[in-house]
Amino acid sequence: MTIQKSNSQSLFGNAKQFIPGGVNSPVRAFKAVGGDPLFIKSAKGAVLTDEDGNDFIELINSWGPMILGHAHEGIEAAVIEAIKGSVSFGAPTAREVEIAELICEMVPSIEKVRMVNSGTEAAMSVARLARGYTGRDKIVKMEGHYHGHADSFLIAAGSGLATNGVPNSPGVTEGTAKDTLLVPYNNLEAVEQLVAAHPKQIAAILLEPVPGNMGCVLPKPGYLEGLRALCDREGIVLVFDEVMTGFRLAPGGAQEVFGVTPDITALGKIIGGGMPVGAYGGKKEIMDFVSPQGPVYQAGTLSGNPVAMAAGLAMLQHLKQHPEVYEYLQSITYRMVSGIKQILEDLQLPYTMNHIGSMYSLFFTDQQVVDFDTAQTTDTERFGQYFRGMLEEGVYLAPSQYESLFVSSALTEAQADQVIEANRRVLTAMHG
Ligand code: HOZ
Repeated sequence: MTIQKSNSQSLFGNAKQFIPGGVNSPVRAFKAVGGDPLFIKSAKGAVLTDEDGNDFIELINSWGPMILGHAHEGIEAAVIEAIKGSVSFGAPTAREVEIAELICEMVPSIEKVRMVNSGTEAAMSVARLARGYTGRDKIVKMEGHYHGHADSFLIAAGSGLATNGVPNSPGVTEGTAKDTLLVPYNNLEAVEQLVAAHPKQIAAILLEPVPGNMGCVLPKPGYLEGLRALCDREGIVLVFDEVMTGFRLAPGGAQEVFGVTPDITALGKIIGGGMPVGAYGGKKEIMDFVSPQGPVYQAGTLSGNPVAMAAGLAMLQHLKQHPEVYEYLQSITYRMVSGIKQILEDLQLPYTMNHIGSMYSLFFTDQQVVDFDTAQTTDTERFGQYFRGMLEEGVYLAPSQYESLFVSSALTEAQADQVIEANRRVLTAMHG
């Protein structure tokens, strides 16, 4: 299709005058894939419509949370109802209690939960909590994992930093950076050695159990179990960042799929049904260190915002009442991923496809992608070509090799087949 771009281009021109880089989050600028960003006007189901009226089948889904697709009737109705009663109080509400109870039921490792406004806030608060609880200063972070943009995590981070080739951000002080210890993901020996070298100094090991911020990467068998045993032995708080995987891979997230229980889980936008929400929760004994019950301070006027809670409740209730959503997500994603893999095989293109549930990434490398180093063997120029080709075919992918794709249950079989055929045309042209 020929994409009309005049409205997006003029908006981007204006945006650059008033917003740094013209965007409110770096990956959106399309810098890694070439071209200028499209400005989105609306979306319904699995289709985005931009300001020039172009329609795209989309596989970002707001970076994960739109599990049920865009403008889902149940969520829409809940939000409209909530708005009628005012959009913010900064005081406790019944909905907060209801959603907390539901989260604890769906994610059994969570015995108590605190609402915040984003995944960044959740991860930042968890690091402080783990430090307060253990009386230790250091945290272990995996290379290429992304836990939002709090200072402690902007070191060898994935997502926008990997996309723009920035290893660390200026503004993070040496003092902060020295308390973040790095290890490669999927390497149990490396983390064991690191822990041995810092006896009784490590408060927490944080990771995305299934990283989505260096592209989608799967844990090796035994890896998560090994981390669990190590943390138990050494009195370290094991934290799973399930901002992307929570409620998406299963009602109980990646921890349910892999059968490994963290001490604390960080959650994000998924529990707001796409609205600005984050949360962290886990063992009562640790969560009771959070203020006002305990000494570790964390607060926010917008935490537990009534409109965001209404959206989140509608989403989680739907997921709980309709387990068939997960079966459909599995099967529709499998259909699409298998179709794309077949095309790559037929064309004999070097590739690695990582896939779990409704998340997947296609890497342009012949190496297995198991960590940040192997993720970086991908040919990002080729990815850019692929991205632009798919966009021309009416399929909107994440504008970065280092972000997972997310499928919604609104994607129909016909749309999945359209995505496969678009891949056939684009990959064939790239092969030629
Ligand atoms: N870093 C986000 C996903 N991993 C992207 C945020 C956005 O641009 O919306």
